[in-house]
Amino acid sequence: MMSFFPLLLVGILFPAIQAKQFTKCELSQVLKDLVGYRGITLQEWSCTLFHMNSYNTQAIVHNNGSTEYGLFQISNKSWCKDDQIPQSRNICDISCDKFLDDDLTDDIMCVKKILDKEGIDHWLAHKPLCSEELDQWLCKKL
Ligand SMILES: *[C@@H]1O[C@H](CO)[C@@H](O)[C@H](O)[C@H]1NC(C)=O
Ligand SMILES: *[C@@H]1O[C@H](CO)[C@@H](O)[C@H](O)[C@H]1NC(C)=O
Ligand SMILES: [Ca+2]
Repeated sequence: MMSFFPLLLVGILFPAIQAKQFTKCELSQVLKDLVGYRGITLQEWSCTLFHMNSYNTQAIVHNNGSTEYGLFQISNKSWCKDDQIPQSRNICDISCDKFLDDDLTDDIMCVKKILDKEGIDHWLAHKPLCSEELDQWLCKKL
């Protein structure tokens, strides 16, 4: 996880099956068990996740020798295990492809572990792009 700018341009692959792409308004519902954890607000998540893959649950990004999966771009390097070389530390004790479906329960459990260990700075877009002026990231629809 070094530079996220090139990833935005070239790194996002869309698998053949249709990706579930959440809207800003759907996020408040799907992230409700995560919002507030370690003080991170809905706006901050909304902004950070948008800059990574536009809320696409099936994003697979190859980044400097590791692969990052799903809405939260969870990496096979430390957090989950994929089929390639199963020697990841696999801290979340889960198969990486579980982060590509629409059920975010397991994703959020792993994200909480990442927050415990590394904080929100683990997601590189957060600090430069999502630290202020966040009102636009809330769903305006009633
Ligand atoms: C890529 O990973 C290697 C080995 O972990 C590291 O030394 C290097 O700094 C990383 N480069 C980038 C651009 O992230
Ligand atoms: C993660 O994925 C990359 C790219 O597919 C692979 O080369 C690497 O071996 C995998 N890392 C682990 C720890 O499984
Ligand atoms: Ca999942």
